[in-house]
Amino acid sequence: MAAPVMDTSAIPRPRWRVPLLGDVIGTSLRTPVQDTMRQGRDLGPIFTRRFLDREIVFIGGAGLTAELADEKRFAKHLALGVEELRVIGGDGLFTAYNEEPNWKTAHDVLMPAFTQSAMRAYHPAMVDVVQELVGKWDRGGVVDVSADMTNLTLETIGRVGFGYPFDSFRRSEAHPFVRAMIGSLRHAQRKGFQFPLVARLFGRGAEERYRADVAYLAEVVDEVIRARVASGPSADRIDLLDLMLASGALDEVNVRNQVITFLIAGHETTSGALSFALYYLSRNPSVVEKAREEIDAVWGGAEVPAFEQVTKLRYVRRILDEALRLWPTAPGYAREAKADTVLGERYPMKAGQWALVLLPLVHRDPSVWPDPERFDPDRFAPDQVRARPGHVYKPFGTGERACIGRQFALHEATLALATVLRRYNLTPDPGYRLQITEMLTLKPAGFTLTIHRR
Ligand code: MNH
Repeated sequence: MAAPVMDTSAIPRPRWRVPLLGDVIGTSLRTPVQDTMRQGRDLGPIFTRRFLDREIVFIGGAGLTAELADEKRFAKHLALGVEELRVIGGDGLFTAYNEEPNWKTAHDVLMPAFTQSAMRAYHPAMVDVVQELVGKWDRGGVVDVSADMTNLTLETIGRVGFGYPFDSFRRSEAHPFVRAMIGSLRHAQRKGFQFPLVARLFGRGAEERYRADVAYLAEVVDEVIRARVASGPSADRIDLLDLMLASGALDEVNVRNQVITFLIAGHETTSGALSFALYYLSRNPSVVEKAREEIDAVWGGAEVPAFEQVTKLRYVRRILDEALRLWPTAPGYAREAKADTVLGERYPMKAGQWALVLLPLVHRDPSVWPDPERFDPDRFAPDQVRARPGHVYKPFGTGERACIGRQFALHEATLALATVLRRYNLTPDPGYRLQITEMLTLKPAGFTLTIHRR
């Protein structure tokens, strides 16, 4: 472990700490986020959990989260599973260390790809991919929501970012890229949370599969780059790959790391956000009705919406905001002290020491979110947003290392959600209770809907 954990003597911890092992009762490597939520719920805004000789400090309160957002005192830290992702993403944007020069270089090269005018240019291709989802869903029947949202978002980042189609909707099973990605994310999560000793015992099989998955991901990336080099820059518009290849500022290895980073970061979390939104919509008919009124008013008779029409769907956007409040699909991020400081006027942190912001708890802090378990998109109406303190809603992270793809994700997801709501009635399986799988990110498990054309 790189940086030592902060002084935890004054920080609450779970009651049933087992000698030597630590806070392992009622926990699983499959569900570290949900286990920590359960353990932390009654411990207050800051608490620790110990695993063998390793202690992690969690932040679950809005006030401390706002304090950690102070960029003068704190910065991103690569912790646990995210640090494990260096094996996959290297010095790509998501996994770069703050002090690696390639972070700033790549950030500056790629920023133009995430402006409002870039989104306008991506819009037609995003519409095309949503129309492929529609082509599938028009057949009706029972659909696996998380799987089809993954098809949608992988296809979108592949084509829009890199001009590379994955043919997601022409396959009966997920693209092998998705399988390799899920395998490697799950492995990274386990390695990040488990005891180093167990990691060795887990044995060679798991490690070898991991290596094979990572090698396959790299193979896909090389194919994506090769296809572009062969075809030359895309004719009609500039995409992420053109920007990187044309800049000359990034070395070959770094470009590969960025491509893999964007293929993963650019679809996995958006897919989960759409799936959670559809889950809550299927349980809240009055929200569906209100959204349809807005969609009809904004789109009128248009078959597919124009760019501006999507930006006017304020209520549909709030549905996504609220889904990401309850289940932020990137459920946490770590912050380290830039110099010796005291957190919350009580907890000393030395330079380099860090804490993990656990967003599903922060987003349920009752001092900021009344009746926190209730799904209510109106929490994101402008007057309610203004009435809240700043830095308490952080699904896209914070500061200069916050998500570069936020506008991309929100445009894509708003467009897709509105298209689906306008076109289909969504009937849930009455027996389904929300279950969540964790692979560093969160998504609903086993969630199906029965689809009917309206
Ligand atoms: Mn995204 C960073 C959440 C969609 C590309 N993203 C982050 C962080 C969070 C996050 C949180 C900060 C992590 C940290 O501090 O350690 N991202 C999301 C969510 C969605 C999302 C919840 C969708 C919903 N992200 C996207 C999309 C793309 C993308 C879409 C690309 C097209 N995200 C990134 C990249 C970074 C990032 C790249 C790293 C940025 C940086 O450090 O410079």
